[in-house]
Amino acid sequence: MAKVINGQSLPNIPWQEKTNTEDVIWRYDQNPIIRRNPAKGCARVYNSAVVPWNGEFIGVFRADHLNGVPGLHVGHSKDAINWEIDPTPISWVDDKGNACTPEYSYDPRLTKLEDDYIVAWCACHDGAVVGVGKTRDFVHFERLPDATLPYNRNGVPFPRRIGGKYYMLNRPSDDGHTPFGDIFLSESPDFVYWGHHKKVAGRIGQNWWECTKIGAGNVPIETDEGWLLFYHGVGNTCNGLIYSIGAMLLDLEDPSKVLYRTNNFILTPEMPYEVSGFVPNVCFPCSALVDADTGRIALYYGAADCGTALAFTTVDEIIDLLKNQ
Ligand code: BMA
Repeated sequence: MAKVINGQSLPNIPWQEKTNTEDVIWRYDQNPIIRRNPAKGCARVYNSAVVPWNGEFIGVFRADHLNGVPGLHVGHSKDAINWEIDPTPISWVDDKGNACTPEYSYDPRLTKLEDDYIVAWCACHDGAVVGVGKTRDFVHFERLPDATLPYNRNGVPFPRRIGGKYYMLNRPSDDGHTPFGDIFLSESPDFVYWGHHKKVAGRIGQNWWECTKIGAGNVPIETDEGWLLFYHGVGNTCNGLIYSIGAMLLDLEDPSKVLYRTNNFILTPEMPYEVSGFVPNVCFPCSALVDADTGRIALYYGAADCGTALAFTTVDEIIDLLKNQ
């Protein structure tokens, strides 16, 4: 069994046993766990990130407001399935206490890094950039200098320094719906200045499910076999883009090196809540809970840009597939 490193015991992780499928990942049978209009002023909550919190769970959620503009909201849950979304968006301040909430915010990732919870998200700065900020209590949020220039999205910080440096996956893009996209890795000595950019993984032309663009999903899970990353892979059709989910394993010491990568998607839009919605045919992973004792994983993904869904797998299921596909 592959071992989860630096993870925490999470006996209360949401979980359902696999039944009636050979798939390596299986959906929660009560999906979607967050449906439309879950809080006042929040029309659609999806593409969001959660972490364990004082024996319960907390998260940063993307909510599209009634004017269509997305913002970030805190949510609380006892079981990581039933969520209470705060109707008031997160207000960011800079290190001097000045308000600096961007015009729009979406697709947050949440990384526990040293003493802070880091939020990395797509923020507006004359176009989409990877915004970063920190909190310790999910009440006060300090925005740090943006990690990238426009246009970049899908910033995912690693949960610890590697060789003394901070690392973040990200995906250079454009000011629209981006008909291209590969995953890059950036390095920083201080979480402010980012450089030494390296390409990690690109689209694969012959895999039609991921031939248009790919982007990192969850905060990589550290295992003794490598960093386990779920990612979205996008193919194009005459009916628009289709977002599916794949996985890869990155080298522990040099996460710009891909050790293994799934050839086929592991989850693709099939269920009614995935194939129809605000944007049809979207499964967009942003977060995973992991129980270090059992290797159980609860993967959170946005469904059709209007709901939040949950799927289950284990570290071993994914690593076995990666090695033996
Ligand atoms: C991407 C992002 C995601 C969204 C996806 C599908 O470019 O904007 O937030 O889920 O498109 O619409």
